[in-house]
Amino acid sequence: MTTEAKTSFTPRVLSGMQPTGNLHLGNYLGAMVNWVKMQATHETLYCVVDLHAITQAISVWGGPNELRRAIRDVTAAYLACGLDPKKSAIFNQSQIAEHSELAWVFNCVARIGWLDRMTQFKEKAGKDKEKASVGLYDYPVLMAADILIYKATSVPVGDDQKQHLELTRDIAQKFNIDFADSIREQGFGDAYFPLPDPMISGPATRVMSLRDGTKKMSKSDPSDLSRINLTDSAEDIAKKIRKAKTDAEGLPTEATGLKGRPEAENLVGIYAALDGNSVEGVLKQYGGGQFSTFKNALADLAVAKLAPIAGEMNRYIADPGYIEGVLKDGANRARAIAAPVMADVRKIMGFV
Ligand code: AQP
Repeated sequence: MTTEAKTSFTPRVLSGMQPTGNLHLGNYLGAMVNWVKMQATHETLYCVVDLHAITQAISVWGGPNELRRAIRDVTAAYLACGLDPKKSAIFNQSQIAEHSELAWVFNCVARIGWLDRMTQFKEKAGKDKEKASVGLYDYPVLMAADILIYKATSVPVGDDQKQHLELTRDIAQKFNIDFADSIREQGFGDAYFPLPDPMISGPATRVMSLRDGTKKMSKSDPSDLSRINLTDSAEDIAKKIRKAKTDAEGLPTEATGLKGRPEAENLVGIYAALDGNSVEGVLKQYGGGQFSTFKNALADLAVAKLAPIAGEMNRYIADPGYIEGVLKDGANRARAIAAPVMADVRKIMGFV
């Protein structure tokens, strides 16, 4: 039996994106599409995770002026993609000091062995891990605090975040067990934190690079042709899809025919996700045909779905006062949840 079994928690959604570089199709299909949908059914909080942005070298995140610009741009992207500040609390993480305070408590709950297993740290630190920041190593603990400071029960993310979500559940579980007596004595029931569910769904939970179907589409790939940015023009979107790597064969009629063909599988998955269709549905329509015909259809679909987002983003970027108002209002709403949770944690821990 888990510690969660006897305590019920208010359903609540939290997720975030880093303000580093431009958001891309992977961020959009892997996470954003679900974020927008969940506004209709859940209490939703979406943050711009600026404290995570500074975990890499300054040359990567670009320094203070670039960070200020990127926080506003990502907020503009959130709004342009359909996040509604009346429905969701939209805010930047550094406004709520409780994220960092809870992260410190969780640093003392999480075990080094758990963090040593995190594959994203290994990928991002590369061979020279002695030169990586302590913050990059500790990133998943801050992410656990981002989620649990709101006692969030669901976290819509792309597939690459699955391991970090498992760590978040381990931290919540260990906190609930280590402090079980105090949690009960303080009148919080059998468990203080929920074990949040990762929501990884849809046909494009891991969008791959357009230049290499075995690599994740990512902001930090040096080749701009590897990704479709949400700021790309219609011409650039169409060009990148036409130039996307494919193999010599045509499109199969069954999904099993995509096995071992990562580039083809990626493009069909992207089409399905953009069209709200399944992979099987797309192959029913285009299977057996030439790849060039399918690429043209994908380019048209991607332009129709994505090009308006860039236009909307520019409209929001031109109004920094509005963006700042959204972030301020979102932070007030977020703080109203986070501050009492942190006060409870201080009591549970014995801080006087
Ligand atoms: N390629 C992807 N496919 C599906 N989902 C993805 N996500 C990211 N890349 C893909 C999801 O987008 C959300 C926000 O991600 P993030 O901004 O926190 O940063 P990230 O995962 O580090 O994004 P990048 O582009 O991969 O950045 P770099 O290049 O710095 O490593 C998350 O829900 C993530 O799962």
